[in-house]
Amino acid sequence: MSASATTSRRPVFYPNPSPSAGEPFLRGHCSDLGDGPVTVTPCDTGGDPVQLTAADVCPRSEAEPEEGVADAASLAFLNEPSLLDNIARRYAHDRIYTYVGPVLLAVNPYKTLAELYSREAMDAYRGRAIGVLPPHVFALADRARRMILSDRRSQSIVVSGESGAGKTESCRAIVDYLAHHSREEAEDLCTAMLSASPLLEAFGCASTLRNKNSSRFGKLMRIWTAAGGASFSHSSIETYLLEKGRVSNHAPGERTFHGGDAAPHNEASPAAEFASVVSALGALGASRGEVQSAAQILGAVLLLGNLHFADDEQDKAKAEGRARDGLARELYERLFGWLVRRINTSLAAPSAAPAAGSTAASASGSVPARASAEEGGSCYVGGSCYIAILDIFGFESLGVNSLEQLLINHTNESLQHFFLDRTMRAELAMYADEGVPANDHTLVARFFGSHREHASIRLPDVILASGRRMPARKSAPPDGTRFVVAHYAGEVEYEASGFLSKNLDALHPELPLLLQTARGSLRVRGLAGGFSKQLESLMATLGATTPHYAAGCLDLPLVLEQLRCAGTPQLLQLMGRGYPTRCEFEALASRYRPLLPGFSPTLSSRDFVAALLAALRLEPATAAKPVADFALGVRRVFFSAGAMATLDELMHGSQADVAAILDRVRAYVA
Ligand code: AD9
Ligand code: MG
Repeated sequence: MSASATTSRRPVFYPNPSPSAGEPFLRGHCSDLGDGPVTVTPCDTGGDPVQLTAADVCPRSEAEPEEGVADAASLAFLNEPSLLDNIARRYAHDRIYTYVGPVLLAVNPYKTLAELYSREAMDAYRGRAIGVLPPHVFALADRARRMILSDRRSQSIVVSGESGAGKTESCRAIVDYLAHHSREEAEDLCTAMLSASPLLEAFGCASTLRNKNSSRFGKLMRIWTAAGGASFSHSSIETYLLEKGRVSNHAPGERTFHGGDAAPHNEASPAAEFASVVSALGALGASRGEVQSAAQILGAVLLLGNLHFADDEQDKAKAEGRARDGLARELYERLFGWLVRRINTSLAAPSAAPAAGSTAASASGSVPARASAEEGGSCYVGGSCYIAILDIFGFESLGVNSLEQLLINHTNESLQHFFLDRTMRAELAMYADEGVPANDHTLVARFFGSHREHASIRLPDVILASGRRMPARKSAPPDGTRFVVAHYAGEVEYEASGFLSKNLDALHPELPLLLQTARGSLRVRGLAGGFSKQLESLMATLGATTPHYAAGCLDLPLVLEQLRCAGTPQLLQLMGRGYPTRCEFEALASRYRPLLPGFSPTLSSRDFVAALLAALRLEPATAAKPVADFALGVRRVFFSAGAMATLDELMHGSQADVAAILDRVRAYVA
């Protein structure tokens, strides 16, 4: 690539030497961006120039609009600081959503944005293609809705991000949206779907240090179309890995599940919260007897927590705290399991749900047969397919990380892998769609060649008691119980002691008998083993769908960390191997036409852009050289990493530069 309009003051971002004090990156200018050391003059602080290495600084555009751009893929530079800067610009205007190519990023506003989720907004997004209206989780939901109805193929919406990022809220908005638009044909389904979320949250969420309403389980909700596929008919919910250990133990400053917690988790009184849970159960068709049983079991769990057995002289009445906690955990898990089955009964046949107060058809409920029969299967025209919405427990790195964190993070890791894999394929498909002459072996090799299967899951070091790190492969001391896993979102150190007992979660030998007489059969299986199976089946389910992604982020000082936990840097890297920056011809033409006043206004936007890029001596992709500076698509132009910056420099070039380029554009067109 050669740029004629170079400037001596190149705008850059560089790492803030004290990032905890504010933004992780600062703005500056440097003279050149070669391989050697660079001198950066700060613009914001007005301080002395700083010496940095080229790897530390990232090019920055000064042409981006003040309010940011809706799709970060149209930024001149798609690097971490530019992405962050764009998010901050948008956030300042209460625009919490931004696209990064195929992904929707959401910044947690931590305040109610009622208009954003109003009925009017829900109606506005119906039937509108992505990009027509501002980025929104409704746009993603509607694309899935339109695609399932038109293509008759299963869709999935995968929401990822760190704990507290806003995944559950995003999923709720998606379910609200889909329920709203199925109200006409399926009023009962709509009611059942809206009742399910608060119930599951009451029993499966707890207040943690990161989030007052933290999901301590994963959930996959599927909304099924009727055979023939013209409308939604029923839905189903699967849950994963309820963190039942929380019934008896939790970190200081955290709480047990709302459902087993005597203290309220929001402003409502405990009585009001209880009443709303009871009414939601009623709306799902639970009988009075069922609600009473559930309340009794909850009472038992609470009482167990208070039980203390005296240690008498003959040692007869001594109760082991293990036995007691194990019973409480098991009871709670079974209660949760019952709730999920109960919800599924209503979701499976919403119109058949008995009215509140009457006897339920099935006290234990059952997972809809259709859901399990078609699990993991793909869809075919005329068959029934679904939109799956995945709300998983977010990536966690706590002070002490145990088996639960390993399983939670492993799930997120698997999702990230799935996501990158699908994104690569989607990118290639989009190039093909736009007629970019790049969908050949060279580009495929660029994408897949440097993408290693599960490379991020490894045990790099064992940390010795002395604090010294040792490679995991070399002999670790037999008493070493800590290990580090380099996850995509960062390294996490795990404490392995207690893994085994947690995995077995052994019950007192007599408890199974006791529970068996009370409630059906009992299966004790390894936590990790059972979980691996669940994860496998989840991946198979997602694999059978067309995925749509949303990633949550948090308040500004944490946004970068959140972006990393949502796996955004990998997305940028991946997109960077192809043509990460893309811009519609119209947008580029309207931005640069004013720079060349009076120049051939009849030229189409596409031709204008082609002429401009040629005049800037950017190299177009051809069949012979599929990876070049840019490629012209049908609607938009695709730039390789950094190539759009040459255009950007045009904005800051001297009069003489612009005049020279204008001459070249004329010559090119002639
Ligand atoms: V965890 O992995 O389950 O611990 P989540 O699910 O990512 O986590 P959650 O959706 O529970 O986070 O969001 C945390 C809190 O942020 C919510 O309780 C809300 O108070 C707040 N939040 C999140 N998203 C929004 C939003 N779009 N509008 C307003 C929001 N508030
Ligand atoms: Mg959640």
